[in-house]
Amino acid sequence: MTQCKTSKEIGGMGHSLKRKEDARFIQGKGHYVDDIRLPGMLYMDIVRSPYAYAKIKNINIEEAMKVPGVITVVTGKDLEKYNLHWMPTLMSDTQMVLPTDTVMYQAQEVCAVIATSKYAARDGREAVKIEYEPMKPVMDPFKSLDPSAPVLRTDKPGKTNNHIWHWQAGDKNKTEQVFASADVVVKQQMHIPRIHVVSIETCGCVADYDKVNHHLTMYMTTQAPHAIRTVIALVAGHVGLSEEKIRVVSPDIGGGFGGKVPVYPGYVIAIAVSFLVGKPVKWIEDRSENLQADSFARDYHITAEMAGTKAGRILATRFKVLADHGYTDAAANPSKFPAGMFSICTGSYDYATAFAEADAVYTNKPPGGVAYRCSFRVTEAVQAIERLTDLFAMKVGKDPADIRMQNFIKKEDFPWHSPTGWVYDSGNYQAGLQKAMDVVGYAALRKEQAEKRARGELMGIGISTFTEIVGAGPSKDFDILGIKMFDSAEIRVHPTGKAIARFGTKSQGQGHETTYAQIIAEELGIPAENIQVEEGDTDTAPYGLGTYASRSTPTAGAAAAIASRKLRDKARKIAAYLLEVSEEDLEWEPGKFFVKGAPEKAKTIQEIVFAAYTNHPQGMEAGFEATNYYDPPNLTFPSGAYICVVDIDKETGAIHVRRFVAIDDCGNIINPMIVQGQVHGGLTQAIAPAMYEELIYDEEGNILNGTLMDYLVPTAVESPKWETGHICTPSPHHPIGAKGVGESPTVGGPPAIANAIIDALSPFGITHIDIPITPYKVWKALKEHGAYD
Ligand code: MCN
Ligand code: CUM
Repeated sequence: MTQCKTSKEIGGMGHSLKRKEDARFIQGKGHYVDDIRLPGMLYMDIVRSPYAYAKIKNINIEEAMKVPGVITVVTGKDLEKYNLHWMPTLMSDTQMVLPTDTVMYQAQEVCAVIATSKYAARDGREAVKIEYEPMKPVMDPFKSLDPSAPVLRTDKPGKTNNHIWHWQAGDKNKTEQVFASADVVVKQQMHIPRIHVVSIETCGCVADYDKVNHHLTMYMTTQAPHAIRTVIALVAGHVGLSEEKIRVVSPDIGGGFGGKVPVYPGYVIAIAVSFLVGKPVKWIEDRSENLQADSFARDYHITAEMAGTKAGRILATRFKVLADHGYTDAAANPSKFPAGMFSICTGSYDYATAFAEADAVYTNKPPGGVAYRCSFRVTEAVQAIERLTDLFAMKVGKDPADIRMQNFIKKEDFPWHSPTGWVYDSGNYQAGLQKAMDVVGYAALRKEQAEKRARGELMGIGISTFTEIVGAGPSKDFDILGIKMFDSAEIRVHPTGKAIARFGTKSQGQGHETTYAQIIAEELGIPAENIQVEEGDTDTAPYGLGTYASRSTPTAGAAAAIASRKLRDKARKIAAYLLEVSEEDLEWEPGKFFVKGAPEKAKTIQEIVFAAYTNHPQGMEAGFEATNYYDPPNLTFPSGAYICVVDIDKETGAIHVRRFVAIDDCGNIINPMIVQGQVHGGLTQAIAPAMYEELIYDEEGNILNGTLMDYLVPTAVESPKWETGHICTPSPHHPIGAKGVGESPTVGGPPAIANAIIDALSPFGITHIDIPITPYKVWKALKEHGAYD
């Protein structure tokens, strides 16, 4: 755990400061997009397609226009006049804003009703009559590549199939050789199903175009305000919206979890309407629209294989992925990594050979791909490797903990070069797993399990020892739409020693207002409570790529430290001037410089800052401000050892999670309480895909669980007591030794739960069940394996 070097009053690194932002959140004073009300504001509602694949024969708006309050109905043909009916996705694919002839997935936007109230807009929506000619949709990604499948993207000239991209990493030939000569090979086909973030706040915006000044203010739910501003400028530049005239404001966000990274058609339509009508336009999705149409997560079909020796040494792994991207690839991965960071799939183990490949295809489902706390597809990678490791342990007849201990990368082997090309910065996997085993009481649990098995009771213990990869990223490899993935901090200290700091990232609940202040407090000794943190307004914040993939601490957090250090250098100069000594004679302790050997001769940071405005040395620039754009030299590689204990009712298949121990290593910790909160929330979002959540479609393309009546989200009732702890291997390249943590629990959690359930069922010869593992699936597997004979 991080040692506190600062006093509680200063509140630097390692203090569990209460979250500053919670004062307004718990008193109902948060300021969300839907709280914005502008004079003359109009409301927009969207008519959506009931069909997954259909030609639009006719849109009749006559009745809708008669609804009192309805101003206009906007169709794809209307947008086409301004060439605004298509937009780029963040993966350089293209997406309809509104269709001109064909709809490609159920709940796709077809036209928009604009009215003077949201109720009139909704009534107008109900009155629009659309004639469709339905076609047979492509719902199965495996069938999408059949030569007989219809080509879905006829908008792309020359496209003759539904293939989007192929990606690969590692050494194919060498991997084949190792597999061909290995004693033991395990292979498993798995599906990591399509799921949805279900943030409490849905998506929405208020687009406010000022005709007189040709200025657009876009209040919106986005995790990446600056990138969105640039995208708007690129898309709408031809109608006179240039980037200096666009201000994107992302106010408080009620949960993002990745679902607020993509650009949705609703945003673009609202801008277009505001531009045409000259009035502010508000669009707020309802719960079902959010669940049915917004960016999904996962939907990877993986064939995973592991080769090794009978003695339990892992020698190689091979992964083949089919990625279902729906109608368009609207994931938000870095450009060079269309399958995200999936190549972290070699895990925490020290073998030299691996090959991973992925092919992405179009189907008639909503677009997307990386939402839901995934670190760019690390969730999928970790599910594959950690399930595979258990299958291998089963096959060679070893305990899953022993197999892991035997194959871990050792702490002295860092920096470790993975077979798919990553350089892991630091870790101590043995220590993490040992600590988790000690906390959970592993040996005693195995003994209890043996006794229960003898009585025919089902108890399982599951382990997941994962390596994360976060902090995108070094600009030589990482960009989105060509924009390099650095991030930024700007610190401005006022004469009285209080500061405002602004960042290119954007908190959605992670607590940045507190933790960024703590980093600056650590570096400058200004109390965290005197540092106001601001994010989300592109007119004031320095350019940055936003908050996702647990990148804020690795990038903007580093920028905060570096900008602070620039200020400390300046402070040293001013202190030397004030104390009439040379800079070398000064020593720093958080909050003041003092003369070596004469601690009574000191200047506090507040006195120094005041002097920067009132009495600074000749030739020095006045003021006390610094900015840093931080380009990380490498990603950070957090890790964790999670152990889950389940009891299963044999007759009904009901699963009870009895214990869950999570030992995380995110390097030096800024705020232990916030990290614990991140882990608690993330673990709850880990039992979700492991046991409950999945978006299901029928063959006609209808979503079968498009409301929260049918789509199961775990609540406090389903959540076990999370037992959390830490080990700490600081990142050697990060200025404060911190690694990201926001997605570790969702990455490491599901396989621990899945492994525990399979462990419980293994006496019946059950080796795998795809997540979500529901009671019905358990009961069915038990039945198929003769448990009820
Ligand atoms: N932290 C810390 N010490 C560390 C690492 C992190 O104290 N060594 C703190 C940070 O200062 C920050 C929080 O933990 O307050 C998360 O930091 P980090 O891991 O850098 O992740 P980000 O801030 O970039 O958050 C993104 C991550 C992602 S990608 C998703 S998805 C997700 C998540 O965070 N969405 C969330 N956690 C969420 N939590 C809430 N409440 N709401 C969301 O939408
Ligand atoms: Cu993959 S969800 Mo988060 O990276 O915003």
